[in-house]
Amino acid sequence: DIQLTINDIPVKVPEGTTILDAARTVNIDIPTLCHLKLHEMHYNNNIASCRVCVVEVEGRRNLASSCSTPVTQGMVVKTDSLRAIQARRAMVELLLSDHPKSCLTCAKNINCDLRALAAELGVRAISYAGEESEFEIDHSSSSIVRDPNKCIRCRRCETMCSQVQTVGVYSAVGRGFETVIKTAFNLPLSQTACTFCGQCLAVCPTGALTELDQVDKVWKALNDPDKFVVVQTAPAVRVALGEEFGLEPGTIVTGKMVAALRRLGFDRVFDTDFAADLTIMEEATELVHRIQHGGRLPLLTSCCPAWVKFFEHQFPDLLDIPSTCKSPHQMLGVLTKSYYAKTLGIDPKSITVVSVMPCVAKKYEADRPELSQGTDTADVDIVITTRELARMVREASIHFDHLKDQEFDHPLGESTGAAVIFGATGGVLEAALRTAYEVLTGDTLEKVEFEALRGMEGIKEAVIPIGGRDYRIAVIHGLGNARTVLEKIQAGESNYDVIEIMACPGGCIGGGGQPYHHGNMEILKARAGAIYREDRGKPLRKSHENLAIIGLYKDFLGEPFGKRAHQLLHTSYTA
Ligand code: HC0
Ligand code: SF4
Repeated sequence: DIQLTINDIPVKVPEGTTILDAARTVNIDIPTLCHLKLHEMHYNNNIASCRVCVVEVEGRRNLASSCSTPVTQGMVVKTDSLRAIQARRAMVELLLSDHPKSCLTCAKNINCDLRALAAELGVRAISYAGEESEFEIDHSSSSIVRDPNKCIRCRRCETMCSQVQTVGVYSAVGRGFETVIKTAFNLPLSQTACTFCGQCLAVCPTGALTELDQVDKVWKALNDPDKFVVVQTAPAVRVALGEEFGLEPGTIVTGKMVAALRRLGFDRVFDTDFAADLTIMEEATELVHRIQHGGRLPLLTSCCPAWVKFFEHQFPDLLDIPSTCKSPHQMLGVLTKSYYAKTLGIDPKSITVVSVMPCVAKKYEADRPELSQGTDTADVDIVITTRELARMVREASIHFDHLKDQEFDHPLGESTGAAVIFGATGGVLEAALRTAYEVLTGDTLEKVEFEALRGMEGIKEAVIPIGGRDYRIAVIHGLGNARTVLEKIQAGESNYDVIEIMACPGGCIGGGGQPYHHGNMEILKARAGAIYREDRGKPLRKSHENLAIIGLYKDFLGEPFGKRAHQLLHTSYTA
């Protein structure tokens, strides 16, 4: 162990610890900006470029970056000397000198780490007159807006995209203050291999990366008397939305969310969870079909659009293994415009479907032309994120925490606990197993919780015996982990039957459209805990018990994985 003192406090830490981490063990905070370590995601942005975390080390002439300097025996550190404080302020002033001064209207606004730091350090004026850059803003995709003028070259996005997701869209070009973060050949995002997972946006400290804002489009639809506007909410939204209104992470706000959506003026409030239950019916039948007809295994889940785009780009030779199921929110969209439109006797073209998702890739997904085959309109018209919904609630001056709980509308608002857990990594397969077990054995599954599939491990594996056959399954989150397993499949070294893959670490609860976690992984764990609590509180916890699903097959779809289901609920992939 290494012994040192920090601000006269004796500290003992293992060798290799940085001054920053050593200080944290005795509750001494040193401000940081570029530095970000997300242990569970194997993410470590440690490039020491911003020099905001500098401290004084006795015997050294220059200040040391605490995030990158390891402690040494007998070191004497001062984190709060005037010199260190002034140096930090100067660094932030320099960053602000060429930064656009549009904070009042910036999408990141109160969530900007740079703005927060300037406030924390008491920056009251910018002494350096820097020239502001004039890069073009990249509006090319339907998911992400990239404004390089607001980039502070911390490279958090680059680390996320290359280290965790292994997509490698960004790289730093040039040195020192000349550095710019670019895509290869400076191509617009829509022309790169970007999956729109939005994880870069989740770690961007400023407004350089934000979601494409669709709030005004929703307001417009809500104010159009000729439109029947239907909203649906993803499983992960209900366990995170409350954070936007100051509630503790892990607070379940399903009932308040429904009430808020009604107040906003939506004509029907449906639940993506209904379609998650439906996905289980379709996907489980597809798996059994493949096994019985010698189809190719493993079956890969296909509900995560960033993951779908990843395999289309990176593994075009494996396009026949993902499930052909559309993702649940697309299924709900198409059913609203067919089944439900028919019940109401209204023209599908007069319906606008809005999805509220924890995800920015869902915006891109809704635009995919393959996903409007079933009817002649798009399945889903507008996608907004959890953060955008929170904005609408604020814009309408709704007191969110005073709302009385309300219920989703029937029938596309009915769901079971199996659907709720879709929002956390492992949930889709756990839900599938609850149904597969009962369908294949005819017995009642007493213990519905499959602990082996839960938790934050990047790749989880299990062998589950059902009706005399062993099912080899894997649960993966994070695209880098997906790449590892797909390469094994390509090499013929894997013998899985079914694999769940979600692009975002933690699954949808950690999506790029969720309230910002600012690097606090405890928030993701609290959301996952809430997902499993919501499941436990549901009277029905198996998808095939959902009465509205049973009714849907009986009255409209026919057989699971049958002709009409194929036409409306399944899709195909392109390289
Ligand atoms: Fe998910 Fe979904 S569970 S992708 O993780 O399958 O976004 O929450 O809505 O569609 O249901 C996200 C979350 C969904 C879909 C569902 C799936
Ligand atoms: Fe990389 Fe995902 Fe960001 Fe695209 S959205 S640049 S894939 S981290």
